[in-house]
Amino acid sequence: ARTPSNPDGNPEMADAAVEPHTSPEPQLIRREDYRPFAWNVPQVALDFVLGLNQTRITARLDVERNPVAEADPTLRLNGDGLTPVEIRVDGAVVQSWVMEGADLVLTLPGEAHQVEIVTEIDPSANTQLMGLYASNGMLCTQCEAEGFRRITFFPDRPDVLSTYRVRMSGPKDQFPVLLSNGNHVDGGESAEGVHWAEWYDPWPKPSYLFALVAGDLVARKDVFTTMSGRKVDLAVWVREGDLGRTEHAMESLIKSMKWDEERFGREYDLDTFNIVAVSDFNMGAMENKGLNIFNTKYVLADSDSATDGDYDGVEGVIGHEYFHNWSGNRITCRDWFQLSLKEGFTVLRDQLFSQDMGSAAVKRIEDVRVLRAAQFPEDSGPLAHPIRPDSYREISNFYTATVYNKGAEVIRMMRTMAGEERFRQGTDLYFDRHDGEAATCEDFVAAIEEGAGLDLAQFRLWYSQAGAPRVTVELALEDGEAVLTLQQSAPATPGQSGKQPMPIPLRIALFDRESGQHGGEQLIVLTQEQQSFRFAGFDQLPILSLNRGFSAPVAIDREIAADDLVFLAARDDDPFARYEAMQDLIVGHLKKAIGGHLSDDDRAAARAAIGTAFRAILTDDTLDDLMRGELMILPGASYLAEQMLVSDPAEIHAEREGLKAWLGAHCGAELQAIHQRASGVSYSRDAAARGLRKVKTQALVYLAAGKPELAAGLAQDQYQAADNMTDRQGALMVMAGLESPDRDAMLSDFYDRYRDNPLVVDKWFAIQAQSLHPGALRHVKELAEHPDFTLRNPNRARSLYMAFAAASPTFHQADGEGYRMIADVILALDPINPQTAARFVPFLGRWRRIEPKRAAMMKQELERIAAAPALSRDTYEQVSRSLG
Ligand code: 0A1
Ligand code: ZN
Repeated sequence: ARTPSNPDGNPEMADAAVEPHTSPEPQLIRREDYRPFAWNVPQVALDFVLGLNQTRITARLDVERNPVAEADPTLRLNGDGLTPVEIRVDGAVVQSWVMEGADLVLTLPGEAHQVEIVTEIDPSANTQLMGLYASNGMLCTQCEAEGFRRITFFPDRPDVLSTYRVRMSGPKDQFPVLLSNGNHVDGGESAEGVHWAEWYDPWPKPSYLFALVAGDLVARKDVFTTMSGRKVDLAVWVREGDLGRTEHAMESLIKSMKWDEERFGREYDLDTFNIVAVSDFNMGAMENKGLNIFNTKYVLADSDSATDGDYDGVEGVIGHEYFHNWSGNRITCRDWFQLSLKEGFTVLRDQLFSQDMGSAAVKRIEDVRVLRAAQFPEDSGPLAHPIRPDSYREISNFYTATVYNKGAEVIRMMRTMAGEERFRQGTDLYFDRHDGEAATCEDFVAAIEEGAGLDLAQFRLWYSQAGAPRVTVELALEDGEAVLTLQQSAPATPGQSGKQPMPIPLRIALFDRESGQHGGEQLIVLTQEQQSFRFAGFDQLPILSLNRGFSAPVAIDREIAADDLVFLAARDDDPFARYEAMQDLIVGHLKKAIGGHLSDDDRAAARAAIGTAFRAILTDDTLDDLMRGELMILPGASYLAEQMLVSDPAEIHAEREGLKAWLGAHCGAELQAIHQRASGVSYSRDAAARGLRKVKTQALVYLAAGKPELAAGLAQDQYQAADNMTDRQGALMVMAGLESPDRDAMLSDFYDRYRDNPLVVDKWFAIQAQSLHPGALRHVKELAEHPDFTLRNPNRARSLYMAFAAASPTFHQADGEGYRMIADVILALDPINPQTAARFVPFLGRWRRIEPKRAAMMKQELERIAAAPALSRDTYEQVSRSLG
């Protein structure tokens, strides 16, 4: 049971099991304790009598002893906040059951039985949004990871696979649309105004992939013909007023289906594929078999309300969930420690899909930026864990950037080492060998090893060791050879010290200083702690381009002349390496500047070098604007903090903004020219127009720092002329950071224009919360009182507080008020939605890496949370790990 205490004394919630987790400590679940379940459940029949306030569920389970498990006459069915209304075994009501905690335990004498259980729940009281809940008058489910046990008693673990037959009935006017997994098989009217539908999913699946939706929805429909000529009915279900914003989602779905056939040989396997958009959702979306449920944010898009980034998000997440049909559903996870089996692989698949749909180079840079901003800090902090964790208390806390994004990088390294073709042979073998199974990460590695013909013995360490390795680089000239000496070390992480060296595949090129050319890219694999690689044919030290394409998720430590970085930033033929050189140039400078170790002359010299490279980027007409826009982005504050053992957020902010302002002033003419070139081009979704929009707002960002008055005027022009959300949001974002007399008017105009579109109102909250304005903290407090603000909708809660904690410099305000506010939010949100509450903890959890004064205040806030009574398991685990 992890139902937290009742937030507002609502008596309807009183019977949900209230089990505080501060004492006793919630149980630690260990990977090594895995045992197969004693019973198989080949078939499940569910009957739902639907109501917003009361839903009655009759679950009929065919159970039989699992021949490969240790025999056990007891059948333990997980529950969470449930009380059985009636229990039958083989048709007869039984009383011989017991509750053990939240679980139901039956003793069964024979080899096979039929167990029937009736439960009743109140979806409208389900504020956690796990299990069956009400959202905007409709009913929907979220069962991953352990939500199904909030609907009925069941072996709620991913290695129990069953076929599901689902019948549901309810008032036709309230729930005209009734959906579940698989294919619609029957339906009708059972009484005046009451209708029913029956769905059958022939593919055995774990309970976390179960889904049901009932509501007043409309659909955009289409048909897809698969590679073997089968027709699949596609539908994207939304509220009536949203139908006009579903075209991009449908296009993305069709592209995903085609791409998975072409690139991975994977064909869809049901007659129907449904997507439903819901506005209350804890995560991005969910891959339930044949019935994907999405956060509206990743379905709805039109040019007036969605930015170019939002369009990319929709395409990527639609792809991600669709690709899970094979990597996740046809082959699922044996236990939750194997989560990266489906998530790491599926993230890689969605990244490759997006690379193919747009600019591969730009997509790769974006993915690395996300990894560095979200995963690197996690891997170097108190919440560090291997991509295949060894233990957890609450599995929801392990849907992390490490499991997802680093997991994808680890599989990408295998692909880099094998090459695309042999990697495909590995994935073919994996899909073939494990189809229909609940598999492990080890199964995946073994299949790639065999199918691709790689030796991955040492590589498996990437699954068990946490922490990003650091590679130190030295390049020397010896008797006409370039000698590259690499050394790797991995930091200690919680529970893990003394790490072993891992294979690190590095794509490299050596540029000749005279010709500016290199003799071809090579792949080297660093397998030892220290290793030298020799390259013949150099009588002069070449310029080293290293970790091209970000071939390994490591941090690189090297001494390299600023001139060499300027060369690579302008001339490297690997677009990622070019971006990286620019980043290195800036990081190198800011690191010194932030320590206060820079004389005025040195600062001026460093800025001049950066200015030269920056200007070259602004004016290089061989660059497309999408790439130019990427190259213009300064290294993020959290990535900069990552470069230092302990840092002062205020100093980082000041130096970074200082450089931005200097570049804005120094390159003012070029930036203005870009802004002008991009203005007056009318909206289109092609790459050229998107590129123009990207550099337009980037230019404005620099000008706002360097020439704020000029920028305020340009922002006003951009806002007024905007025929799309990208330009409008960009202008508003810049304006929100300025002390301009036009600021308030622009913010109100935006709100008035979009007050009926919740996703855009989210943007309005976020823009203010993450703005560079020195009053951001005060603004956030005021916005929390806005009639549109609520903690109950995760998108809205995140739009204000996540945006603030992740981006506002005032989160680190010296008086600790930002920390206090986020701690208050965690405490207020925990009883409502513990999963979402726990996601705020990492912002405070990084205290050990922050200067001592702030660190003490952050720690104190964590201690205040830890001391609160009746904390959820989610928040308890994150806070205690952060303090531990
Ligand atoms: N499997 C989903 C992520 C997901 C996980 C938990 C959820 O519970 C609220 C929801 C979604 C994915 O990777 O897309
Ligand atoms: Zn996923």
